[in-house]
Amino acid sequence: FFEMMDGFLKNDPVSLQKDILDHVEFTVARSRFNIDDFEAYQGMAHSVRDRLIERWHDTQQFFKKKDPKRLYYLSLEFLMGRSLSNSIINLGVKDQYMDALNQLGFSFEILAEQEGDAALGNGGLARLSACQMDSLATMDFPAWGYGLRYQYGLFRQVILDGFQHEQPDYWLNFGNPWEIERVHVSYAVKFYGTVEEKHLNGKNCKVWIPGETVEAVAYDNPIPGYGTRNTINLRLWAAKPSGQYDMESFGTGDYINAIIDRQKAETISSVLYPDDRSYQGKELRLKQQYFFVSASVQDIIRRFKDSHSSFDKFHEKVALQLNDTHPSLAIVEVIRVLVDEEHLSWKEAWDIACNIFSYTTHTVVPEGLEKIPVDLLGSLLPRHLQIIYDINFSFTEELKQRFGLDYDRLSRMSIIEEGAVKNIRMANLSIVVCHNVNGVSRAHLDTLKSKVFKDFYELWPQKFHHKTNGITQRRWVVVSNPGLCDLITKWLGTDAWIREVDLLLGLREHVENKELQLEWRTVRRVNKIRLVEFIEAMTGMKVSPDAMFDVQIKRIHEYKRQLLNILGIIHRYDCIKNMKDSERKRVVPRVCIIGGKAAPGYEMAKKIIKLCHSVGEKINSDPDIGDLLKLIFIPDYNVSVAELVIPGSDLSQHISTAGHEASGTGSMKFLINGCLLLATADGSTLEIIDEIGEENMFICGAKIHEVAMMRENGEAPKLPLELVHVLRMVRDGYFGHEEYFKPLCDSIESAGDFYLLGHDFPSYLEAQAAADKAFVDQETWTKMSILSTAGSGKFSSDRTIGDYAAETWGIEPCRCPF
Ligand code: DL6
Repeated sequence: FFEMMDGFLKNDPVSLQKDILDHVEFTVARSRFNIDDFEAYQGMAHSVRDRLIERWHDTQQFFKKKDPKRLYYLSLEFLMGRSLSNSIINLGVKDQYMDALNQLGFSFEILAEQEGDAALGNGGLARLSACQMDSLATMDFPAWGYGLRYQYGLFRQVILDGFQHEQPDYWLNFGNPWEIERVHVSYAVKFYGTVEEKHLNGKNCKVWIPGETVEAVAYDNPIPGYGTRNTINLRLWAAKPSGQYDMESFGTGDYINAIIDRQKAETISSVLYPDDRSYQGKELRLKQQYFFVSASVQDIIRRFKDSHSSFDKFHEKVALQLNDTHPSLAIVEVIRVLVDEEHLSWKEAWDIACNIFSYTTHTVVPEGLEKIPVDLLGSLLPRHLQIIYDINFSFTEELKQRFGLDYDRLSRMSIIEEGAVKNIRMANLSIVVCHNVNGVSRAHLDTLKSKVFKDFYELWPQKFHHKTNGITQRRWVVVSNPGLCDLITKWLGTDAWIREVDLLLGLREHVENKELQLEWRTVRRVNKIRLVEFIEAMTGMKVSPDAMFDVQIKRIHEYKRQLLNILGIIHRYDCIKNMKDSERKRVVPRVCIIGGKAAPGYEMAKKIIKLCHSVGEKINSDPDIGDLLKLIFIPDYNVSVAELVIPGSDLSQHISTAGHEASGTGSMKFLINGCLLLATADGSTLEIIDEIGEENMFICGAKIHEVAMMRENGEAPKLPLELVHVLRMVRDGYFGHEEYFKPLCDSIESAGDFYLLGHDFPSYLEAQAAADKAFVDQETWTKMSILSTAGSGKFSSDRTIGDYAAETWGIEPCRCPF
């Protein structure tokens, strides 16, 4: 791919060395004769950035010339992780940089470790947007991402005495070489104020007189595609005080306080909300949403107007994707700008909005849908509230025509929720306007149709689709598992799978080959040893790479059931304690690894983290147990930790209560890395079963329809004896802190066991026993592992993005030829 490309900057090792040293000397301003690892990282990162900028310019020029339909991807969260390795791999200059660094006396691995994670997101939704950006660039789509440049990303998790504490993530403190500040690209974003009726140019118009104005300044983050020169843009907005000085406040003489007040504007983009499921009713959150949406819409319209003199072709040139409802005010903003500022008729603006917007939901329960109190929105964005009421009026009229005066239906479907506090239902607004509503897995679409958006599905069945999520094989294999990457390339005889991931299927024909099996095991062993070293560095614990590494890493949630995992570990511990020596010899040694953050206000999740530590302390220090069982909690789980843990895992757990995980994407990362899955039949796992076969996985737990039935029947939980015994150990203080853990036990024993741990415990233990049995036969295990990788192609974000491009956005590749 790369031979044809020729840029202004040279990529031979000597030129790279010179560039790195020049940046150390002139950008970082350190002497080239005395460089430490961090400075060398900075020098290297800046030299990579130059190459990204070069391609970014070429790509943007090319897009400008061709003027294709563009996709604008709006997301309040992007979980990008580190950029250095990913960039040099996608730019095709990794080997050249390795040579250059070796000659300078630096190790690439050590420099890569200097970089902090860009953690501008919480979990699944945010990492999904990052994977999708990589695919959009690689597949040459003319796309832009828009988001917020939080000064503090997701909190750092610090564990003290087994309890989670949150610390701010000062990710920008040492600078960020991956972004380009565009001081000249800025827009005024307005808040508060009043709306006045005016008669202008023979028409009655609504004029919004804002009460506060904040400036949005653009920071561009180039996203390089792999095997292409295309480099697309992720534009993140930062809030700055507005330059439009309000003379009155300065005129009063209180100069200092006037400046301090203005400085407060910056708080809009200061911090990411750390709860991944609920953002209800917070003024700052609403300000963040509108701030980023308003700046993005202004930017998109400005770009369109640069080459078009009317809005006739707007819908042919622009597609806007809403990543959940967080950016859904963009709908209202587009209508407002077109009607109030561009003076289009309501009908013209409405038609445009209905044609350009599509929406993906990541939620499975109606209670999880976002609502904004009418009073809050009315005070912050008075003109937008009027527009929402206008949309709702037309919509409810349409409903009456279709269904008659069915008031129950009208009240369920209305954009405005009546009640003690009136709310705006952002999902209803999105469905009413968007031409396409997507779920993130087949099972999720079923839930949307039958439960969450049932009424809307009956009205507009043609709007509802699913695009099963995917992950990028570039970051999740090429960057994070180079050994496996080389091995796959060797056995497929080509590295084309890095862009055409379905080629992985070709591994199936070699699965019986003993040589491949041996090499596969060797690569996995090397990754496990790397993980062993990491665990020791993080926790001081030495674990054996001979054990089965059984991993559950994801946000801590009751529905994800880390508690089921921990209770299963206690059961295993108790069994081993009661075994005779002869029986112990048959135990498959396990290292159980759990990692994940709990939202700061989520008490039950925090108790689960503490329980994990208390159980770990007990087991890990029990001389009776030795290497047969260990429980490790990896603190501060993030993207770069995942990159290290996943390639070294044997078994991974995805055991949400069926019907609660919209898709799940962690499973896909493990799958492509040849780690076997122990999972419930939930979210995208159902499609994974179709691709690789249940015989290559360990499936357990109630099915989605069984969970629904049990809930409907209100069946009293009948707890299995093994679980009762394990819970008794926790209640009796076997692991200490019995009062603190009581609510966890109560949630299963006396509070209805909503997440059905009792029901699923026996089949969970059976699945674990099946995994033990399979692990003993390393040849069988290796074949299952190869088949997991081979069947993972469907779960690439390239496939997801291809589907969106063709079926939702209507965009075509636009490949930069240079
Ligand atoms: O679609 C990405 C990801 C899904 O894979 C998970 O199943 C889902 O829980 C997650 N949702 C979020 C936050 N939800 N909202 N809104 O991360 O999305």
